Amino acid sequence: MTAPNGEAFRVHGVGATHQGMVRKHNEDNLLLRPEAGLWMVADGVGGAQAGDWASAQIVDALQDMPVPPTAPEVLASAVARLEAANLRMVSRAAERGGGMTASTVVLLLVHGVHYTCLWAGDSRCYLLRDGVMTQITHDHSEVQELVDAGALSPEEAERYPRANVITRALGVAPRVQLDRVAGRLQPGDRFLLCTDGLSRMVSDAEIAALLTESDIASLPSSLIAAALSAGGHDNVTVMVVTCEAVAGDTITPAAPGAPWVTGAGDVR
Ligand SMILES: [Mn+2]
Repeated sequence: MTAPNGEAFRVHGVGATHQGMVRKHNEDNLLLRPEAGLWMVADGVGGAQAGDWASAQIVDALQDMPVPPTAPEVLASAVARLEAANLRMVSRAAERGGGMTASTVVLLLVHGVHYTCLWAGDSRCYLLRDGVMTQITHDHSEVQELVDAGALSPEEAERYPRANVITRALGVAPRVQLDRVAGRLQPGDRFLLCTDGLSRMVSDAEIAALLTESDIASLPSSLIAAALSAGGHDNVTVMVVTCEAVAGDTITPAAPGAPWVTGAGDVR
């Protein structure tokens, strides 16, 4: 990934999915397209032949997406393809005579030194930066809405019986609203995309401790193992995307807003 001004990062993703200890089918899906700067996790809803079909529509929509040259065009193209997948799900649900054929989505796009995260539903993106893990998405779920409204404390939310009820997804209505968060990458950033099969089974503190481990290749299996040992009540999908300075270069952000220093002291 090289920005027009020469700043460069190596962005690398690893992911894995597991059906868990209880469910008979895996309705989660994932897509890694490093050459396109695109990483995606989706959690299908609707049972066998519906939920897995729905989340696979999102993979299909994004896996052959041409990559336009500018970040706004990449974003517009991804949104258009997610909207098309949404319509296919809505049509299929109507053909089936009702019932749910839906999916969450959380999509990370990287272009140059910038990232954008799009989502609908309760699949999450966390960012580990400078040793601190932050959830950068905000769940579209009944329990989160109650917390936001002050009707539930975070402690009560952990015991809330309808924690699986989501308030937004692809496949529910002809128009889908995607939320978005964007920012600038820093060397050492680690993003975690995951379905609720991880985040509802494993505490944020435990996820953060695992995410801090240095061995990136083993992170998906470590995170999934934590969800399974906590009961594995749901399908679990995890993807870790890391951002490193390109070997040989040192990229040091100076004061905020100042030019970055790269390579052998060159200011670009
Ligand atoms: Mn799930």
